[in-house]
Amino acid sequence: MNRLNTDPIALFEAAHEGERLALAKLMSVVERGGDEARLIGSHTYAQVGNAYTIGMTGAPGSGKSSLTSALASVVRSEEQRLAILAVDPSSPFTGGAILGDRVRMQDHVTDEGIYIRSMATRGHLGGLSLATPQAVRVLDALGWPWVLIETVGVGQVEVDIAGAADTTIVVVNPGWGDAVQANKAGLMEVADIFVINKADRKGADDTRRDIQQMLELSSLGDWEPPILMTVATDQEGVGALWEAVNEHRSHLQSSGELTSRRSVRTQEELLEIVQRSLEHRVATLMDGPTATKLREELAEGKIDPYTAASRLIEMDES
Ligand SMILES: Nc1nc2c(ncn2[C@@H]2O[C@H](COP(=O)(O)OP(=O)(O)O)[C@@H](O)[C@H]2O)c(=O)[nH]1
Ligand SMILES: [Mg+2]
Repeated sequence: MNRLNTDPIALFEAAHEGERLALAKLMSVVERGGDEARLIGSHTYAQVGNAYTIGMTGAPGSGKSSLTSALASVVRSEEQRLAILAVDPSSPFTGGAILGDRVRMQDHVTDEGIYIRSMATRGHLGGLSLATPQAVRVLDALGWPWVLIETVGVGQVEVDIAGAADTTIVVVNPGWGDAVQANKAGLMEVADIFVINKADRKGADDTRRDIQQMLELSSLGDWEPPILMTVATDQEGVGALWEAVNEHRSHLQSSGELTSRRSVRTQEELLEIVQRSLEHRVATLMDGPTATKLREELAEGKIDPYTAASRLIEMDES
């Protein structure tokens, strides 16, 4: 086990043999980022491309975890395997919300065909928007055929993470204004499938109408996002949701859009990695002794800001 504490590739191999503890450690390495995570990234890259990713997003309390758990039951009834990443960008550690999720997921915790992991920031350079695709690739390389990413749809980063899946499910609830809120949060644009969960409450038809109206105003491609009703806590409508996911998958595959979407995503990831690396370099430079010295010279009027900047940029303290 010692070897597993130090060597990320050994961790990967052990996880590949089905060791859950090794997988947990591997995911922690990815979450932390840095050289070890990069090593795992380059080691696994040639083995990815088989996993299909599902994003699940919506307001807190809309029922994402309940739906995820209900979907997991459907997936298991088809004897397929599913990995679940519960992404929580708001907390640096896993907080109380995830505890509730754990209760909702407890049917699945002893199931070898289900993997559940909550992810928090932990200081990965670039945060979860970079850690999540790395984590997905690791699960992909380990042979998980389905990876579901649950994230709260309340901020740009969160919406982007869920939107970066192959199929994105947007969860809303019945009630006046819920769909409007979702629209404001930018969720309409990333939705491939809408789910009105808690359809046991009144107002579900109004919400459906709201979504339909918003869809009519937006420019749709050749996939019209279906609007489904579910009661996650009763497993109601969840089979139909799984069918919709599979239909969307077939659509993406037959239209060639799956390949192009994934390609756009890696291009965006590349851009973000470069941006974050440069930001990091800027921060390091501005913290260094040369910057301190140049700031003094600047204050004393011995140097102009442009000359000071070029001197900093030309040196390498990182
Ligand atoms: N009445 C009703 N309650 C639900 C339904 N789905 C989830 N809930 C409840 O809504 C609360 C929040 O659910 P949760 O899955 O944690 O939401 P999340 O924050 O979006 O992950 C929990 O108390 C669930 O039991 C549903 O379809 N109907
Ligand atoms: Mg949740």
